[in-house]
Amino acid sequence: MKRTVITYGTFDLLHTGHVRLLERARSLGDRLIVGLSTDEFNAIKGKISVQTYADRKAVLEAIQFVDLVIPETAWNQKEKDIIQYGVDLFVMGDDWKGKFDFLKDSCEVLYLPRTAGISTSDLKKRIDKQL
Ligand code: C2G
Repeated sequence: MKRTVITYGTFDLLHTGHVRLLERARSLGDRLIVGLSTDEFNAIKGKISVQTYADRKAVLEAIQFVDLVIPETAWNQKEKDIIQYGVDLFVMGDDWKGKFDFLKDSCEVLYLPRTAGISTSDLKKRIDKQL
């Protein structure tokens, strides 16, 4: 039976921190699903992306570690997704440590160390400086 891993995020201006998380998550199973925050859900999260959902999705789908991208539209869709896609493992960076432990009733939950020194907001600042 294929071991399915899922993770969620905005993945704006995809960078090495995102890619390393996706790579590690994929290495823990046979397929990786990414719940990609829609522009509307980003507004709920208080985030504004540089790239639209369609562009962020296209970039993620080009990543060899990503097998399927689904929309993330609400905080409370994870349990349904886990059942619908037969998810075995839920992975997030450890800035979320503990926040999704309630999912342990549905699947394994793992928080991976974030990659230091890189973030979308940091990239935005660097770009602004060069303008
Ligand atoms: N990440 C990382 N290292 C970084 C930056 C991000 O490991 N330097 C990880 C985050 O921990 C997260 C994933 O990359 O697991 C995606 O990061 P974001 O796009 O910032 O996702 P976020 O806004 O935290 O949304 O329901 C969950 C939310 O949708 C998560």
